[in-house]
Amino acid sequence: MLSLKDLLQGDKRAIAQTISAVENGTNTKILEKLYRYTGNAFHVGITGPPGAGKSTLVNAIAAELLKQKKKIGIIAVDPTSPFSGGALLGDRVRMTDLALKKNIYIRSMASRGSLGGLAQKTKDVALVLDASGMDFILIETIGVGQVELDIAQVCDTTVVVLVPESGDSIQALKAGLLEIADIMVVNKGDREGSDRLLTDLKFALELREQTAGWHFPILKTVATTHEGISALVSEIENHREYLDKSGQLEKERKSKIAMHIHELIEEKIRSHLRKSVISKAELARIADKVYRRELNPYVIASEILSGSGLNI
Ligand SMILES: Nc1nc2c(ncn2[C@@H]2O[C@H](COP(=O)(O)OP(=O)(O)OP(=O)(O)O)[C@@H](O)[C@H]2O)c(=O)[nH]1
Ligand SMILES: [Mg+2]
Repeated sequence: MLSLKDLLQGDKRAIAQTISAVENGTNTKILEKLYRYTGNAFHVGITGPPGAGKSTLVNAIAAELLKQKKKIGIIAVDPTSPFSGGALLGDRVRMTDLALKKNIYIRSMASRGSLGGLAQKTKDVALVLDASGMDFILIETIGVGQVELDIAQVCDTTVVVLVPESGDSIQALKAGLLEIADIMVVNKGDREGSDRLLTDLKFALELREQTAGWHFPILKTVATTHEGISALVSEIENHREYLDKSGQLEKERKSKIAMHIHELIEEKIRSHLRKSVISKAELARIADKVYRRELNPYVIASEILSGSGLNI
């Protein structure tokens, strides 16, 4: 039985059950109920190329925040591989040790194909964690393609992680990663080429459009030994303070809310379209006629709409 009270108190079982319900779409009412208790967690996105050390960094950041007695939710968004048993597969960093800590909740999400729904689901899961009383929600995503851009829409602060072997900064520029970064991290600072990458990035960032009041830190870390992690956490705090004081946090969150409402309406219209306006079978029959040029798609689309009583 799902208990909102237990969830609000941060009960891990209640968090797990609520997330499952939300993920499976079996209980959307729960989001309606818990929404008023959200808005307190600060969302930090950690994105970068595969293998850059994102999970290791998230681990290290979480350990640092734990020392400050913070409650931390972690979402690992993995667009490709399936997931099982509380840890990422392969040679990836396992987060299970951390997961046993009282003030940490870790959830991994795999898309198994559809990337589109993943960003939406991540938002929902973040809301659950937010309502459960987390101070911070750390979201790890692989920075390839469109997903990380969507994730940037959930996060208040976006940390972009690069490593010497991930190629030059121009490549990162191309991937659009620099545009979404609030803080840049050169991880694997123990590897050759990290200072060169640091210099290249500083140069690239100078070319980027400047945001008044924010200094765009570029930090070097060695996530495996926690080197540079407290500096990174300080910069995350600094960015939060900057967002707060400048009014950006409120402004950006309002625009994210507007986008969220828009997406929810879109989803409702899409589902109405599938369920009530035209069936797949009917659509196939019409396609057949359009193929033979007996019907015109432009005309028939309008006719179907007005026939359905929708006035658009
Ligand atoms: N030398 C060195 N190795 C590191 C550092 N940070 C992480 N690693 C190693 O790099 C490998 C990948 O680290 P992960 O944290 O799994 O990287 P990731 O970016 O989360 O990987 P994906 O989620 O698969 O994209 C692991 O073997 C880590 O131990 C670092 O600062 N220095
Ligand atoms: Mg990872």
